[in-house]
Amino acid sequence: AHYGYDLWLGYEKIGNPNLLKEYKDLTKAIYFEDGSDVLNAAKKELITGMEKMLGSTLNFKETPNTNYTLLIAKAATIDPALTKKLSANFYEVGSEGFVLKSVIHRGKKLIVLAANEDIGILYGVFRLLNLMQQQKDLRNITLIEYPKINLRMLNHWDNLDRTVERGYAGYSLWNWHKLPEYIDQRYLDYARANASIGINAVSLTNVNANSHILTPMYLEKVSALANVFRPYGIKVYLTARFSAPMEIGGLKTADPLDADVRQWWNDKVNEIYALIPDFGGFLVKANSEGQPGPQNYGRNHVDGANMLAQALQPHNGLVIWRAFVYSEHDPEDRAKQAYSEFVPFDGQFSDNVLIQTKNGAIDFQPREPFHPMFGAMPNTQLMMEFQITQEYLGFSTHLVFLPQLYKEVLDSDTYSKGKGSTVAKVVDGSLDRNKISGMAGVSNIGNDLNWTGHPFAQANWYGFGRLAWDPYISAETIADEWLKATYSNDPNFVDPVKKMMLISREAVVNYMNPLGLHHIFDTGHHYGPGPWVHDLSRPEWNPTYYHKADAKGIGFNRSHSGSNATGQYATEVAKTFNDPKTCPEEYLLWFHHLPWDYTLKNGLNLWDGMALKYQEGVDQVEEMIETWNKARPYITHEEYQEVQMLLKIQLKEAQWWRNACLLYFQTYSQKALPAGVEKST
Ligand code: GCW
Repeated sequence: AHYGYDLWLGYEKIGNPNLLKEYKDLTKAIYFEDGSDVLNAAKKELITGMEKMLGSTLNFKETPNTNYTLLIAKAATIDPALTKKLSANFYEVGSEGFVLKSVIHRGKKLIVLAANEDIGILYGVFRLLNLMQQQKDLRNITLIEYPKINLRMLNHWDNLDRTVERGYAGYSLWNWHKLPEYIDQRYLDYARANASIGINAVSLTNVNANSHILTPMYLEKVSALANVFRPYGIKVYLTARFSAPMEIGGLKTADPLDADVRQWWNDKVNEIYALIPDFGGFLVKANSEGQPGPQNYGRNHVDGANMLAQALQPHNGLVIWRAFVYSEHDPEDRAKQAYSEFVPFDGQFSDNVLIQTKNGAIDFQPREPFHPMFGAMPNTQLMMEFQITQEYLGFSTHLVFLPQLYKEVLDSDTYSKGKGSTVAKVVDGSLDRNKISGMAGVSNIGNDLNWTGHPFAQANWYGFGRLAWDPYISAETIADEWLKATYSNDPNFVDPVKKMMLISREAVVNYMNPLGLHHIFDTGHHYGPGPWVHDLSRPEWNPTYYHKADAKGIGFNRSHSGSNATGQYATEVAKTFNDPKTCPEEYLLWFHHLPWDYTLKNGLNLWDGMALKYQEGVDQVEEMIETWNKARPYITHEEYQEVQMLLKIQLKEAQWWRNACLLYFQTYSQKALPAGVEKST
């Protein structure tokens, strides 16, 4: 529908006549509590969604005595006799949750959607519509839902000139030039899409920040966006450049312990809250990749973060301080540096500070073991940072279903409090009883017609939101929901295409970075292979730093006999990673430098096994193409063709990766390619 603009909110007309009747019966007498912008937004969505799906108008009732078919209201305003029948613990449902249940009341069957707060109603409406899009039978529904994570956030890396760092879907959505007066319809549709999956926070600007976003002219524009997002439960955050007091405040220093600097931030924060009373707070990249920070003044991360936290605290604002730090002057293995720098500060950050940590210790690779900081800072609120934009995953050209990657990390066991201490439990705050929990995703959204460039990249935005709401749902469930809401409910379409999505992540690992290889991308842009690059000014940017291929073998020895990065994990985990025999082979060359004739679990030697992995990746893309070809009858020609063309590029580039990497590594291994690997052209 509409070349992807509608995302998963296309609300396709329901074809099945029985279902249509069931759903239409629901709309005969609807009571919808009025009273706020949030409720109005929810009601509007219900009308749009249902009318499109059912092809008829809804019948709303105002009078309290009507026998309703659908009742949507806050728990406190519903007849207590009816609330009782919902048999839900509304304390547990919390401020953002909802209950959706079919009940019999006074002899009549009806569906009730109830929540404690308006925002719960909005989330419930979106879920109800989503269930209808999936053509679920609602006659005996019982759904009690609430988010497991407090802050469900998108991080836009959008610059003020509308370019997007690592953005592959056009330019930034934020039209600073025309704001604040001109409100693009896209802002609203963006807010709807986010609310539909529970995203409640967005940082508008690049973490490589420009101080000007904090000047009055821009703040007024930010405030206009915040006004659009507010009815959808979304709070706005901004990135704060640490040196802003000097750049836009005329001060001589940005030292966090300097009284004038502290006053400047206090005043700035007060100015922001006067314009945006529900402003979320600051996201900060400091002393990382050349960004200014407290270390410029001999201070540390605690000094910097807590200074901003103090300014924000009276307004309930948050500081999200990133842990993505590493230095070319530090001889330590890059994978160890963030842990070394942050873990000693455990317990020292203010209550309104969250430390945002990437899922792995290097940088959003196709596969990384979980970041050792997870589980290692029990007295700090650690927030997850995933990347939705595909910087190291073929940009918006390759079809890669990222919830597979997210789940792998979330399900990893840190063993920090014994078996079962998963990363998900660290992130949702349940393991260490954090006050505030959070998950951020680096946005893949731009002003392309379909928002994300690749139509299937929409599934990564969708999937990120669903996992931020509930990190325990499966990637398969997410793929299923998304496919049905976006394309079709026909099982002949959904089943094979879902399989295709589920293998896509392993495919990209296989044709780019199998067996734990990482960071062998071409320089700067990170598109395509560059394992041979070795002469960059910063040694830890060179791919050769990571694969360490030589005549003897390949891989980075991070075991106890090497950099001992394994020592940053809990004993049980370290033990598994330390021994190549027990180390999961997905991480083999991440943790070990092994001879070319090292025997893999399948009996092959390392060289042959690696070559066949590259080949497997190519074969998997071929399978994906076959699957998509068979999907053709179930979708429009445009929908078919768009993905088909992209898959063709993906195949060509999977072959490119295989050929380039094998030819290069072969100069060290000096071994012939095993049977089954197609000859490089
Ligand atoms: O992945 C790297 C990117 C940079 C990015 C940095 C970060 C915003 O290559 O473009 O800068 O990470 O996360 O700060």
